[in-house]
Amino acid sequence: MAFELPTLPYSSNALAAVGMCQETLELHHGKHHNAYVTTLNGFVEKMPELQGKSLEDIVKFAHNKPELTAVFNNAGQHLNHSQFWLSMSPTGGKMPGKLEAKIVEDFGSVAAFKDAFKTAGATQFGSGWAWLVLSPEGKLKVTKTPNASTPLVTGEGKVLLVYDVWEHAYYVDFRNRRPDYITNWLDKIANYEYAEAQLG
Ligand code: MN3
Repeated sequence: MAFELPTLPYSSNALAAVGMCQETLELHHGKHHNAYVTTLNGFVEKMPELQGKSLEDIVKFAHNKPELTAVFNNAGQHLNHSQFWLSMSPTGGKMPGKLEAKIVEDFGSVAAFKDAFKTAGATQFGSGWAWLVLSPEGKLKVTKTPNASTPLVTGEGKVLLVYDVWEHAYYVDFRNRRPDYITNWLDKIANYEYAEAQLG
């Protein structure tokens, strides 16, 4: 069965008031993400070894196989963007109690967590992603990955929240000011309720 572009969990203009305009979301979801899905489906159609596998299994299967780099990139980008849309909300930025308590336990304070999460994205050279994960040891951790990579293959933990630092994620709204995009994202867009729900 072919992979499908997931519907956004909000309208394409829902984040405009919090710093991510309709043009950004329409290009990012409707063009960039859609192209990854279409390209991935093309590979699956041609390659029997990919058929019948889940998206996660394709990402893991293609990881570190030089001949499957394009498969990894498109499958990883489909997975990462699917998690990114869920990591945002028109009423984002609100920190629910259970997550806040865990953040204070593992980072010392919400401010220290935001500093660390911002630094992860700001220091990712070139394109990539910044992640909040629950490590295999049960600790919250922030990390970053280049291009299409994901904690699913680095083994750093379960994804709770992610933001995109590819230029297409912020150039319409913030031009070259990636740190401003990140600060705004953490304070106004990040769906901490979703992150808390992923804690289990
Ligand atoms: Mn993107």
